[in-house]
Formats: sequence, structure tokens, C-alpha cells
Amino acid sequence: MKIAIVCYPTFGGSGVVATELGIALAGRGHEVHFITYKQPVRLELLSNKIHFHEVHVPEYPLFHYQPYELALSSKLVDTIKLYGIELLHVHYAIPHAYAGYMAKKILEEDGIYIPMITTLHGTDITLVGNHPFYKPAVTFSINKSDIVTSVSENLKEKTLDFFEIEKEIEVIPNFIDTTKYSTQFTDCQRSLMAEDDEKIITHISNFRKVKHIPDVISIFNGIQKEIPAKLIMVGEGPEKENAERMCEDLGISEKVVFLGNSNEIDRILCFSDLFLLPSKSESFGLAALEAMINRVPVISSNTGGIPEVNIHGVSGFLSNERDVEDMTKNALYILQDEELLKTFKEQAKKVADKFDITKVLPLYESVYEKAFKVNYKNTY
Ligand code: GMT
Repeated sequence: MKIAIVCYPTFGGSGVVATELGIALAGRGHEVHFITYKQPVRLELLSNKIHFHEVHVPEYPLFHYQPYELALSSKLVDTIKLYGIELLHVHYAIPHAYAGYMAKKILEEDGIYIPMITTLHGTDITLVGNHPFYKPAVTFSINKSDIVTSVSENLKEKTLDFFEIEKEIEVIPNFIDTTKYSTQFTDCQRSLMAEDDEKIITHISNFRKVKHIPDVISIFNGIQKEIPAKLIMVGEGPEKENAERMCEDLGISEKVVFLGNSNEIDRILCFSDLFLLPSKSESFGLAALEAMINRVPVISSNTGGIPEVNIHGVSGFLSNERDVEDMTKNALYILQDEELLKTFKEQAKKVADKFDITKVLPLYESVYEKAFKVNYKNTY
């Protein structure tokens, strides 16, 4: 099958999922075309099965806002025609589903009928999508997609609550390629980060408000008062400066390392003892899954789709949002007992194995097959 994938190319869960899905589909013999404004960060290898087409938005003094949707729709139309693409899969509703639907309609003028799948990832629904400025357009483009998928049961429920959806939403959870983690790193350079007696706590995100970064610091502050520990903060975003300042004010700057964005998070997770994800909400929490596959237990909030990934008392612990005290207590409970830490590490890996890509990829392939039938029915 020739498939076009539209996604955000930057560091962030939806782009990572879209990229890994495309790579896996190419591995199954499909021809995959990524269409976005920059080469996706995790897309390292291009081949005859994996193509990348860049969307350019020419600058013009009259434009206060660059019309990215327009440029994306046009690029989709041209690429679909040129490469004989048979199916369009857009990740993140805004503005991808909208631009994709426009491309679909333009192509129909030329007698080309292409099915479109929209995958909802989270903030496209929970934060941005239900804003009154966007809501009608988001509702419209979700309803006009041939198939809609969401990455968790919780996100499906929220979508049905927030929007007037006339479509069935299929839940296809995010996934991980467990073969990439089947052997442990031999070059895991723990000593570069911490002393032997120090526990390593990690947080990875795009440092937005929704991640409750101050809670990450507060939990770590509580931990380091009781046991020797280091905190590794991976990522970039608007809350990073505040976080650096907060560490300074608490006098723990020497124990906190801000690494910036990284393409090699498994090299960091391989020596981590605990992962913190106290978010306000997560539709899924891919970062937690990536930690768990690397045998890192997770201390998280219990909101959104997180409980579908991090299992309380098994792969880590869940607490109410903002309950820093409970999260700190749970973290210390795991970290202060070496045997227990080992058990949680193995359990985290076992839970993560359930999200292996080999189980999830066929779900997408069967949704693709279904999309052709739905598109045919909608068209004729
Ligand atoms: O919010 C982010 O961290 C980025 C965002 C994205 O779309 O790139 O992540 C959302 O999608 C991920 C992949 O499906 C999920 O794992 C994240 O939980 C979700 N983020 C939120 O719901 C806040």
C-alpha cells in the first residue's frame, strides 16, 4: 500500500508515534511518504520505502499568519497524484485533519478518491481542539474523516464528551518496538551522570505547563533529602527556565542536570532508576512507556490515559494530580529497597512488553483496509 503520513516533525509524542509507525509499515513492505514542514526527528533513514516531502510556506508581507494548512493541502494533492498514494493517515487533528480533508476534496475533482484516517493524540482534543476558536473546524474534520482512532480509551471518552461526534472512534494504543530494547546497553555510561551510591531520577518532556514541571522538582527535592540522588531533565520548552530557577532557589542545582532535547533517550533511560510524570493530564504518556521498556518504574499522576499504561503497584505508582507528597512517598518506597526496586524494574518492562509494535501494527493495517470500504461507501 502507498501511504501518506502527516505529522508534527518535532520532539513530541504524536510525531514520534507517527514516525515509528511509518518506519514499521515500511518494514512490512508498504511505501510510506511523510509530508510535513521538517524531516521528523526520529526519521533517520530514508529509502525507496520511506520518503520525506517538505511543505514550504512562502513568506509574504501581507500575511500576518503563514497559511500552513493551505500549503499542506496543496503539497498533499501534488504528492498523492505524483506517487499514486492510496491512503492518507493524519496524526493530530489540528490542522492536519482539516488540511487533509481539503486535499481529499480537491482530489475528488480529478476523480481521485482517497481514504483518510485521523489519529487523535491528546492535546489536539483536550487543550487546543475544544477551544471555541477551533471547535467547529475540529468537529467537522473529525466527522469527515473516514476512520478516527484515538491512542487511549480515556481520550476516546473525552473526544465524545467535548465534541458532537457522529463517528465511531477506534482505540489503538501507542506502541514500542521491544526488539530495540531486547538487550541491555553494554555502554550504559552511568558513571558520567552520578556517583555509585546515587539514585538517578529522570523526567522527559516538552516542558509545557501541562507537565507540572514544578512538581517534578518538588518530588525530587523530597527524594534527595532522604537518599543520595540526581535528577536528569530531558527536553526543551517554556517551563524550563522556571525549573532551573526553582532548583537554584532550593539549592539543589548541583544535583539536577538539564540535558535539552535528545534523540538518544534510551542511553539516558538505561541508567535511570525512576521516571517522574506528574502531568495535569496525558492522553497516553508515551514517555512513561519508553521509560518502562528500559526497565524504569514510573511515578505518575492518575489522570487521562496514564492508568492504561502505568499500572499502580506493578510498573510504578499513581497518585492524584498535584499530590506531590504521595508521589514522593511512593518514589522513596521503591528507591529505598534494592530488592523492591529490582522487582519494579522487571515488572515495568513486562507491562511495557504488552505494547509491542507487533501487536499494534496489525490494528492499524486492519483500520486501513476498513478505510477503503468506508471511503468507497461514502463516495458511491
Ligand atoms: O503533549 C505532548 O507531550 C505532546 C503531544 C503530542 O501530540 O505530540 O503528546 C500527546 O500525544 C502523545 C502520543 O500519542 C501522548 O503520549 C501524550 O500523552 C499526549 N500528551 C498529552 O495528552 C498532554
